[in-house]
Formats: sequence, C-alpha cells, structure tokens
Amino acid sequence: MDNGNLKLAIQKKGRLSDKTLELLRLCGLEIETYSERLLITAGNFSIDLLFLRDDDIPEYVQDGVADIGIVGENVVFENNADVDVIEKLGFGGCKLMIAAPEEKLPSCICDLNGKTIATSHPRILQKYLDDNKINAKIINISGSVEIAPALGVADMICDIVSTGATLMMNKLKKSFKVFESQAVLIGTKELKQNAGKYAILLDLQTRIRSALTARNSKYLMMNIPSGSLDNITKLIPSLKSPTVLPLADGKSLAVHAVIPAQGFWNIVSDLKAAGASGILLLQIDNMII
Ligand code: PRT
Ligand code: ZN
Repeated sequence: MDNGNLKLAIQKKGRLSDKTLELLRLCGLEIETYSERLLITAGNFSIDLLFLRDDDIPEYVQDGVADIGIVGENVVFENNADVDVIEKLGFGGCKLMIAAPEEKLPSCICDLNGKTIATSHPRILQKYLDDNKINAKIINISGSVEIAPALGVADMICDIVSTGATLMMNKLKKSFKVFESQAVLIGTKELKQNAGKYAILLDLQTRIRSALTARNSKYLMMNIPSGSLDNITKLIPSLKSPTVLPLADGKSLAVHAVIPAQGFWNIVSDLKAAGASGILLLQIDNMII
C-alpha cells in the first residue's frame, strides 16, 4: 500500500552510501542505522528510503517503484534510464577513461580503430566511439576491467578512474576521457502528477541545495583595526556584504562574512598583513537560499 511518502532509492553498500546518508542527515532527515533492512522511513520527514544495489536504482525509478534516487550519472546513462536528472550532488566524482599499457597508448583518437576495448560501461563507450566515428570492438566485463590487457583479453580498457592508483598498479596509462560523472538525484517522469509527493520533493530539493551551498561556504570572523576596514573588505570574497560590529575598545571592529570555502587560504596572509587578528573560520551546516 502506498503510504503517500516519497520513496527515495539509495545505494545500500558502496562508494556512494556514506556520502548519501551524510547529505540526507544534513538535510535534517533522521535516519537510524539501517543494518540489513531494505526499507526504512525517515523519523521526521515523509520519505521512505529503499536500500538497493546502485545498478538497480535507475530502473526502479524509471518504473516508479521508487519516486527518486541517488546514483552515479554513469549508471544512469549506462542503463539508458528514462528518468529526470533533478540535481547534481557534488560527490562521487569520477571519470570514465580509456587507458592502455604504455606501448599501446593511443596518441590520437583514430588509434582506437580496430582495437579491442574492455569495459563495464559498453553503452557509454559505444556512444563515444560512434560520436567520434571510431570502429572498435567492445568487450563487456562486469568487474576487474583493469586486468583485461594483461590477460590478453583486450588491447585497452575504458574504466572509472578516480585517484588513478588502480591504473598505476596495473601498469596502465590514462588517455581519452569518455565521460565525467558525479552522484545525481534522479526522479521518475510522472512525479509532477502526484501533488503530495511533488511537494515533498520540492522541500527536499530546497534542503539539498542549502546543504550543498553551505558545504562550499565558510563563516569567517575576525577582528581588525577600525582604519583598515576598506582594505580588508576588498580582500574578502564575500557572498554578501560583511557584517561589521564595533568592539568595546573603541579602536577595533569585528568583521563577519560568508565566503567561498576554497579561496580562504589564499587570502589569510593578506588579511594578517592588513591587521586582522583572532581569525576564525567556521563550518556552516545549512544556508537557506
Ligand atoms: O554493490 P553495488 O552494485 O551497489 O556497487 P558497485 O560496486 O557497482 O559500485 P561502487 O560502490 O564501486 O561505485 C558506485 C559509484 O561511485 C560508481 O557508479 C561511480 O559513479 C562512483 N565512483 C567514484 C566510482 C569510483 N569513484 C571509483 N574509483 N566507482 C568505481 N570506482 C572504481 C573503478 O571502477 C576502479 O576499479 O575504483 C577503481 C579506480 O579507482 P582509483 O581511485 O584507483 O582510480
Ligand atoms: Zn553496481
């Protein structure tokens, strides 16, 4: 029986599981440790979580068994699933790359003609080859693709690369990038027709965007001599104009600002040189946007 809750499919156990649960908790969902259960309801939100193998998620969402899902973009495209990609989630980033032993490394894409390429992403690879008018043979392997050249099964591989350590261990070198992926929120095409569930999705989407913006931002606090306010505000890559408060000593100000997380270390020495002291950088859990 449909209880009216939005059904969200997530990876049960794998590379996306921890980050997915972390994001959902940042969105305010209460999720108890799920152990071996396949379905749980969030404590305080009208969402049921379905724990699945990642390969099954696009189809479950396409067929409406789950309303939405969190899965790698590569899996969505590989399964050719008829779903909407609602939001990119900024984790689980990886690249699907052609890699080969040094002596067989292609120097131009035309070198792939006539070659045998092992992959667990045959559909994405075939599209890439077609787009580039290359005629190569694809061997579909479900796991341990990286050992195919050493076994003589294929000339090269097309596999997911994140740090590159697996390629190095197998004496393979990267060549062309076939696809770039990250975790995405997907939804069934029929979702808008269910007003109740669609409203829950919009609420969840606002929370996800707030959590993602917060993750990329920090709250900067510092004290500065009153005379250096102009100099200092020019240095801060603030998302909004900073908050400035007078301190009790009559000659200093406290300056607070939300800044992009990445740029902070580039401005620290300039802030200090301009007289800033007591610099604090705080994590932000959520930013309502
Ligand atoms: O059991 P289930 O079917 O649910 O999981 P799975 O084993 O099929 O997938 P899983 O958990 O390994 O990966 C889930 C998703 O994470 C993938 O679909 C990608 O979207 C994303 N992702 C991010 C990765 C990687 N990084 C990654 N490095 N998926 C796989 N890898 C593998 C890759 O296949 C290769 O064997 O890691 C190896 C390369 O890693 P590096 O760091 O050595 O380059
Ligand atoms: Zn899988």
